Amino acid sequence: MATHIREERREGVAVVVVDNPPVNALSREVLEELAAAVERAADDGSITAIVLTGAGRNFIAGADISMFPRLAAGEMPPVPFQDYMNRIEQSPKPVIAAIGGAALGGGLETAMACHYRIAAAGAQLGQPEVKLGLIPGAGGTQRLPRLIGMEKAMEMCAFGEAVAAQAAAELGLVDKVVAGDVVEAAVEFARSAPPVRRTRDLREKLCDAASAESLAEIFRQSARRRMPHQKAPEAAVEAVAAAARGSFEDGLAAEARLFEACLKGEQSRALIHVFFAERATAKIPGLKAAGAPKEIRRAAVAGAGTMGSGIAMCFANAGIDVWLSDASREALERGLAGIRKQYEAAVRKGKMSGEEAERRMERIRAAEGMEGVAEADVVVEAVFEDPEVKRVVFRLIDAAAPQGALLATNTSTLDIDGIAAATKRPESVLGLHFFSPAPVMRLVEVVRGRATSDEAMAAALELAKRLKKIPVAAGNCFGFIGNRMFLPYRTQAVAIAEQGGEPDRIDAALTSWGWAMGPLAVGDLIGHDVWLMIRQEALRRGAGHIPVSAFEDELPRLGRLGQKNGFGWYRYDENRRGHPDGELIRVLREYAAARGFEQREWTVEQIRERTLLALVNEGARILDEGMALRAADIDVVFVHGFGFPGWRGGPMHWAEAAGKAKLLDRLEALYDEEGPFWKPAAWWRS
Ligand code: T1G
Repeated sequence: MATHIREERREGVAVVVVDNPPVNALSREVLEELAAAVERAADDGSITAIVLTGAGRNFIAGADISMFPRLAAGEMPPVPFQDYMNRIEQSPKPVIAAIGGAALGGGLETAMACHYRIAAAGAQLGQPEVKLGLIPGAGGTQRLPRLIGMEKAMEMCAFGEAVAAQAAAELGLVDKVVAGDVVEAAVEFARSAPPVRRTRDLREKLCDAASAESLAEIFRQSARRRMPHQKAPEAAVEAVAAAARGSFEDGLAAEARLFEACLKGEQSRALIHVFFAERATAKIPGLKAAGAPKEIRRAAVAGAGTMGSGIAMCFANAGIDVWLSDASREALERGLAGIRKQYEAAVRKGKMSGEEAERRMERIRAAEGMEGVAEADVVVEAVFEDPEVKRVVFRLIDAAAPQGALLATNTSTLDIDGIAAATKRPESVLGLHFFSPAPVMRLVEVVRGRATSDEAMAAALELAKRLKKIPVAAGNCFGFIGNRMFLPYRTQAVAIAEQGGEPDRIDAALTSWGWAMGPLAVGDLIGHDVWLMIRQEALRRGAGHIPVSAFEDELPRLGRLGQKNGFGWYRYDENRRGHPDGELIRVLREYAAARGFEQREWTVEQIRERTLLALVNEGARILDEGMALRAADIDVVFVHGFGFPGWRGGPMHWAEAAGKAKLLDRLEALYDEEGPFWKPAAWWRS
């Protein structure tokens, strides 16, 4: 039987190593072997203490997440996580966890079932289960408050943020932090014959039930603000609060009940889908790049506007020297000043040290014209969104860049082939569509032109990884994946407004469903001058099946650009908070009356149905046309680029979970009533 546990003996100390690449995840088998190994060592008369550690970079990254869909569906017997932890904790000999890297979820729970914890300086310790729609299910909600107190335990379990080793030591979660070999340090500590100290027996850091309840109420309110609609954070708070109410066993029972409820819920299925979907996007079947992709040592970014400056920061943040250029000296200065301001703000917020900010700033060099391009391994163009301007810039880049350099355009909607044709090396040209703000948003669409080579694609995927981005391969259709789908979604929202819908009720129907922002408010955020260009490009590129949301084209003519000048669908106050605008409604109703648009009442369900069906059907068309590799890629684009709720799994996962057949019926009804815009794509029947 394959074993994932290695055992070593070091003069009376047993070292038990969890060795389950790539991250030492705990499957049932690994848990069984681990508990048995600790019991064997405890029974061995020659052993005085036990050290438990993980092979490689991580300690233990938690339970094996791939089990959960099967566990939720009852396709495999329950895994008694808590029992395995209790078997470790019951050891009559001291068990010391040697934590070299990530101790997350069940990994931290394993460490807390040990009697002591020694951590390397770079280790991270956390209970991130809520990010998967779960809560700790291996006793973590009962042991953590016993080690670090109720308040900090509630915070760590409700929001899932990890703590570094030093902070963990200050909390009492870790007994010692070492700079050197953490296993060696743990063995030495074990030799000092520390007494068995079971976490379950620690009570001095627990508070009384009444205090626990008032803390719980604070965290419930905070969870509703920070992670709205999500069930796991409040379940985690309940489970931790149970530690103050009864015995340890009672607390375990409460945790098990709450864990089971989360496991069976739709939200954990959706969030686990996203977890694996994020990690699958870079796996492009048949991408046979010859050898390892070209190393990216230096970059050049052409265009120092918001996007160009943000992209330059992405390179600097990843430790890559980057030249930033702009045709206008003044724009370049403004870009650099904006970058410096962002780093200074990060230092003020304690997100990085002043030295680190300086190091990153120094990596960004102001370049005149094509200076720097001649030594760049990758050039990213981020100039004005006009095909002719981009072609001129690409001709210059083509003349200056070294052979083999990756030439990328950050365009959000223009034709990659048209841009590549301006160069003599279209095989090296592709789209790298970053999302704003580029240093924050992890998504980047990697858009393949007709001539783009495998080598260029592989280099782009490797670069995305180095920039800590999530790359999603997209075909060169209008709007690629995200914008192409977002257009009909927004068009439907505008159409509903033209037919009597109230803008704030339309947006509220979608934000109360889970979107970070309503479709009309997003138009105000991006700017109606920009959206007008996108729609005109859509029509030029033959995306004609998307009706132009005509009223919205009026907004720039009416001087209503959105947040940038205070008026769009909403009127904006000095804090950029949007308020319903009676003048806009008047103009809208006049516009509709002049065109004889029937006015009607709209229910929340109707608003959601039309906008979401338009969104998913466009995604289905993208899949039919092969412009996205897989439905899960589309989900990643929307969760990471458009504020779609991750706990619904993304548009395509949501449709699958809601029932494709049921949604297809509604789509066909709309198709019959209103014509080709609603024509169902083949995907619905797959
Ligand atoms: N289970 C299964 N596979 C996992 C995994 C896990 N816990 N963690 C990572 N992987 C896979 C991942 O899919 C990828 O696979 C590879 O490992 C490298 O991952 C009972 C209920 C540890 C910080 O939520 O945060 O414990 O794509 O690309 O950037 O109470 O992985 O190579 O095939 O992310 O170096 C709680 C999740 C589980 C931690 C490393 N634990 N993992 O980051 O590598 S629930 C988590 C991470 C639980 C208990 C509860 C990160 C990492 P492939 P990667 P990385």
